[in-house]
Amino acid sequence: MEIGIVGLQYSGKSTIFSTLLQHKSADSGGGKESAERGIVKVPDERLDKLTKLINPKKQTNATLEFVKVPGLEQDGSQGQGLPSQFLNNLKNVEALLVLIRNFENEYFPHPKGRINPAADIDFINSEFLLSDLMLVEQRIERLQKMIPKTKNDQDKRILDLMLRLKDQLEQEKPLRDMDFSDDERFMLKAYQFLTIKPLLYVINIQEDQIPKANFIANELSGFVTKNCALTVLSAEIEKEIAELEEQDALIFMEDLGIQEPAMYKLIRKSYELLGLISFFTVGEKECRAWTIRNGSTAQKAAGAIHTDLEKGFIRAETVHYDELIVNESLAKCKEKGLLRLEGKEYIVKDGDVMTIRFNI
Ligand SMILES: Nc1nc2c(ncn2[C@@H]2O[C@H](COP(=O)(O)OP(=O)(O)OP(=O)(O)O)[C@@H](O)[C@H]2O)c(=O)[nH]1
Ligand SMILES: [Mg+2]
Repeated sequence: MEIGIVGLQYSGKSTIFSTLLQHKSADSGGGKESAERGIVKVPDERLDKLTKLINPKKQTNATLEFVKVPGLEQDGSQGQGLPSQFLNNLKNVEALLVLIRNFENEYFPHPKGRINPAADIDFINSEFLLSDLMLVEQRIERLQKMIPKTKNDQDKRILDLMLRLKDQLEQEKPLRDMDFSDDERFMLKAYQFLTIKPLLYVINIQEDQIPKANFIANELSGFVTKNCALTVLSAEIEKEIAELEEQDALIFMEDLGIQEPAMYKLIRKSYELLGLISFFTVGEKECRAWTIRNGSTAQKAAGAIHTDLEKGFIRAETVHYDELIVNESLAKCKEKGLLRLEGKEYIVKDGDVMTIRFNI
């Protein structure tokens, strides 16, 4: 499950990426380097509290993978389509994190020579729309040539779908706005459309604008359409927080009037945008968060831990985090009859604490 970080030159991609990975410093330049990826821990207060309560040897958070993808040029593709290397790097990406610059820095001037977040969002969106439109048009042309010869029904269905996509894109609307049947979703898997991917706008503001973060988010809220989210932060500040020792970081954040690094919110929003939720396993050895898709059954969820648990699934002893925290132990929950025995088809909820019983 990968999230692609994209943005114009000097928008803060490297700063954000290295902060995500808790590197001690960002590479501030050389923007044309190839894609870089890294695995990031998903902060989860609930898991922290479970660890405090149960005191296991180890805590393991859920993770997300980010990939920094350079190559979104300020001049635009000028009708030529986005570079194939850029598109290739985004092939396995399931969501886009679009970095939008809203800070002044005379040494690293904005490539368009002005600071205008809304205009940058429009520019990037129209690049993506155009890229998708070109792909759809190529596909339609090929299908229209092929179908009279092959008379293949599946090809006809794909053509109908492509024509629908084309109509949407010509209205300058992203594909993520559309509703698709399961069948159509399956067909779409073969294509690498950009505007179908969930998208998180990250507005990178100047340090002294932090008190205005909500105001800035509000001003841009019109861009938050279906399967989109927006968050405001200062990459510079986030980098500083990540570099400080924990105590100093807390004092620094208190001065700024924030409870937690904005980066945490960014990671959590990415997680949500991908339609992911966590369930927990707890024990003396380890308290752990596991990632599943929202709507997964208990049996499928067991597979996140190990395929044996999915294959040999018998039941899941389940209690929600909220109840466990109040009752302080699984034993107490059981005593009170709060530990539910859920079967294969149970739909797991975010924050469920589960013990999988299996037999293989
Ligand atoms: N003042 C200020 N400067 C920032 C902020 N975020 C990034 N910068 C600076 O802007 C410059 C460019 O940031 P990078 O993170 O290298 O941007 P990039 O998008 O990776 O740039 P390229 O890879 O060259 O396209 C660096 O000098 C950063 O320190 C911010 O929030 N405030
Ligand atoms: Mg960079």
